[in-house]
Amino acid sequence: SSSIDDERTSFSREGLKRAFLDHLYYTIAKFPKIAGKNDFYLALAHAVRDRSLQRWLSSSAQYNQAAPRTVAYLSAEFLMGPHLCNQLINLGLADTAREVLAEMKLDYGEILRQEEEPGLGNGGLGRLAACFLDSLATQQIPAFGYGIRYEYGIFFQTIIDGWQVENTDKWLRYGNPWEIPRPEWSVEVKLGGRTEPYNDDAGRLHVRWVPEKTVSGVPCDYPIPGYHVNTTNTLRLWRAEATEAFDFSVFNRGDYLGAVNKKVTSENLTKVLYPNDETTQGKELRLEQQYFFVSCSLQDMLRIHLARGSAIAEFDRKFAVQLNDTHPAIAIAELMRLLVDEHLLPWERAWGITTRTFSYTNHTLLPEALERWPLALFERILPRHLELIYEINARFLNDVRIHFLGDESRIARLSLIDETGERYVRMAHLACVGSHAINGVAELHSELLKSDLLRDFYELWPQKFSNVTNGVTPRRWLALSNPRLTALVTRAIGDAWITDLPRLRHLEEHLDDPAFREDWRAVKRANKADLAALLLRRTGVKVNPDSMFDVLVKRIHEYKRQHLAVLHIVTLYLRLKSGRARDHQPRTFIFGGKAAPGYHTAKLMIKFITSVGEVVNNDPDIRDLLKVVFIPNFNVTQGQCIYPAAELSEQISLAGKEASGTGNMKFAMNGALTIGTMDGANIELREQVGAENFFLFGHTAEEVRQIKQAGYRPMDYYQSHSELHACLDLIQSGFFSRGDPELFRPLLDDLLQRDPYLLLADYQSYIECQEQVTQAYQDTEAWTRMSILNTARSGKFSSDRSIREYAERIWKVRPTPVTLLN
Ligand code: DL6
Repeated sequence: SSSIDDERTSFSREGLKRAFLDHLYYTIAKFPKIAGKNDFYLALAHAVRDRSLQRWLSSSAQYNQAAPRTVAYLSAEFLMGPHLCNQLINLGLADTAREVLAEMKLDYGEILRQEEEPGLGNGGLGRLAACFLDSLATQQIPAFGYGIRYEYGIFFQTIIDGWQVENTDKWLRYGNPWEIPRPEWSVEVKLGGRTEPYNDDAGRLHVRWVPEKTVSGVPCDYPIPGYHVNTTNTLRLWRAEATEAFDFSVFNRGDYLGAVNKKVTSENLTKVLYPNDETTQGKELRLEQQYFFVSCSLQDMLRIHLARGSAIAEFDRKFAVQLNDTHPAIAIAELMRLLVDEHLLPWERAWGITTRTFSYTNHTLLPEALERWPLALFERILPRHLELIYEINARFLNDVRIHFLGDESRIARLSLIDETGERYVRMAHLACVGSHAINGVAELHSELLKSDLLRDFYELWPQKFSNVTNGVTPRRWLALSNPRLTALVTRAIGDAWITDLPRLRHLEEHLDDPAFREDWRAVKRANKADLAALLLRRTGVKVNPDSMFDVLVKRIHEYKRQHLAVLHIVTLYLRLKSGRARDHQPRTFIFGGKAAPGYHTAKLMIKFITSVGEVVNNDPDIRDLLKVVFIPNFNVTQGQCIYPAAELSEQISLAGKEASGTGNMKFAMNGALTIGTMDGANIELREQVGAENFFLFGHTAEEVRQIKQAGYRPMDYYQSHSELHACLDLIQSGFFSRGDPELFRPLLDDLLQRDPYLLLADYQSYIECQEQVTQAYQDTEAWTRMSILNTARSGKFSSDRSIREYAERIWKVRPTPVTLLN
């Protein structure tokens, strides 16, 4: 009946309230009187999900009917952040939900905070995938996200005695209303074993893969609603389950425990996310994870494609598949296997389809992040794929030979197999050869790909290369996380900026209005007070909301140079202690980020931050003049409180190392000024906001190259710069390590002897630049203007723009609006 429909689809306050109470009773099985916060969260989540479902089913039905060209975004990570708040914003239900909860004397913020964040990613790469899904849906582009449903996401970080301690992330323990399992669309994935040739009835030769085991992949679906549109796309994450078949024989022999054990082993496949950012470890299980989700996803696409009535040979006309870094690059060999071995297409046709289907995004310039698999390991797990890769390689290298007559060293450099020592399969080479488009994620990064990392491929196929600068979604990173600024901006210029971010430019018309600037400051002050309260709860450190909030949050890595920021703090500390700090500006330094559990130097960097914090925060001479806090477990949820409260955004990586960065964009949108190097997207950010509204320091990527080429000697900087000298000596003395001169010795020795990330070479420029920051901050009105200009000119950095570039230039897909069906 219509009243039941209404209960599940109505956007009215009454309708949502009835649905909420109904779910509390019938889904959660609680009376309001005894329900806890999590019960209320679940009831609201279900009520909101119902409203999403109508749009989701309408989208699927119309996609299946019209078979539009569809994007498949393949990514081993999707760092989505909490779903409920995003659903509320995108459906336009946030105010209604707030009112419904208020009527029941429930606190909206507190109920939303019950949701455990699905931490299915490490950092920038996974969060970018999440922003892209939001922009795809908002721009009404038919798309799937395909990934892995890890049972344990990125570890939960606590800080004990200043050190990072990792705890497992049991994000699914209280249930997950956003996931819809689809066991009916499970697929089988083979692993291990051998291959064998056979002849078909017509006498043609084929190859068949006889696996050692098979694992079942179960799709777990999440609705991804666009902002204020009907389009709701699907994020499909794969969970591994034991297949009945493989353990039957063991079972029949009476080895029940043996059979169960095998079941447990195959389900281990999707147990845990590898917590490494920018490094690869060559672990067998990781390769299995990659192949598993890629095989599941391609089989799923082919099923959908055929079910929509299209021919197999038309696959590339209907699907554009994006490889988010090389983690899913095995997809190239897998599609070839599916087309050649299973659908019996001739090699050339299959290869044409494959290369027209795939495109590849590179996300790193660090050589240690380039994935390669030991040949023996690869062969053991994917024997058929190794044969296919050999064939792809042989044909590819023949072309290279013709193109560059007899240049054998070039051939060795380009080969899909690294044969310089122990033999490896090079995944980036597979991605380049099997894709029609290759892109970097910021202008500098894309240039460096062409001149350095992928130079040989660029010389072969210059037309494949392009740049798509990253972006972030203004829905989550402004509308959702900064409601105060959202209200102020919308009052001034309307709300069209939410889907058309360059319109923020109109804020410039309010720059000269003192009342507007006053309101702007009030928003920042209130956000800072909120963050101060969070910091007190999480760290026990009380910070002054009237001090400057200077923030560095991102994964901990030597190339990102968190320790350079610590050298600045020690410099200020020494100046204050010796009475040399003229015009000192009280500052609160806020750090956050996770270190890979096996990355000892990064973990020591955390200890370095917290140890300096301990001394500085407890020195009675310093009081409120300096505070240093490390907020544990930085994640999307915390980011939502941190970016809106930041005044200074630290983007201080060594030039030429950070592919793009996306935190830099979130900070600027929220009105923080950046102190940064000429690295990644910082360069474009500075270009957009204007050099006069950006604090630039440090050597450029080109200068870095020259310094290194000339033979960099960090010791020279130590010896010639007295303040730097004093800082390093104080640290070395054990002053920040309770008298232990050994604790930070590995860090210091490395800085003085090798300093591969040029901290000492950039130190002076950084310190001087920070002095300019201090001066600028003390002119409140001027600082407010710069802050407004940063937001006003951040329009380029919406992921809507990035997605439009991919859609037009690389994927050739168009919006397909969805009408609501009943
Ligand atoms: O493109 C998203 C993001 C960039 O903004 C960061 O600069 C970059 O470090 C990050 N890369 C990775 C590396 N993973 N791999 N391979 O996370 O990508």
